[in-house]
Amino acid sequence: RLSPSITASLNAQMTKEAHASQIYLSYASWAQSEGYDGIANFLFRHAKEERNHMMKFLEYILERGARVKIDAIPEPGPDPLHVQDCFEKVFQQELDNTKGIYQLVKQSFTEEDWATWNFMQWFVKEQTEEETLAINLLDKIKIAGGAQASSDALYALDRDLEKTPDDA
Ligand code: OFO
Repeated sequence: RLSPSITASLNAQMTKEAHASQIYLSYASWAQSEGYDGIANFLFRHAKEERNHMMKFLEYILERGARVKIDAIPEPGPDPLHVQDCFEKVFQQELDNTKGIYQLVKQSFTEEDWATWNFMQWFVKEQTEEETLAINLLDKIKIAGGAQASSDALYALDRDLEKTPDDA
């Protein structure tokens, strides 16, 4: 059985993943409106991934016989100012989510809830991959000139993100 405190934290993290999905949706819509179709495509796909993460938490809570609590999702916040700002925000968002994941790992360890600890390991790996991806994209943008990146460089990045990376 999940303890009430672990249940509360899993529900909170489930809402965080839903929030992440909304953030990606809002940035994707921004990118599309700005004409960056490839970046938008990448962000729309990522929004789906975050929604899948939300569902993983939901299913795990139910599987363990605890109650799911569907909460309000905070607003995604303002649109990015430019492409570099967009990926800086993406990176911050991932760092913030990683904190929530680590908190749950720590809590499950302290409570000796090994099933939850084991469940969380998938997310630890996923967050590492997502942070690395965000850093790599930011590096590419910085090399291309950052906030002053040329339209050619942004066009190339946009084309790159049309198909990569594959869904996870
Ligand atoms: Fe849910 O993986 Fe990113 O935040």
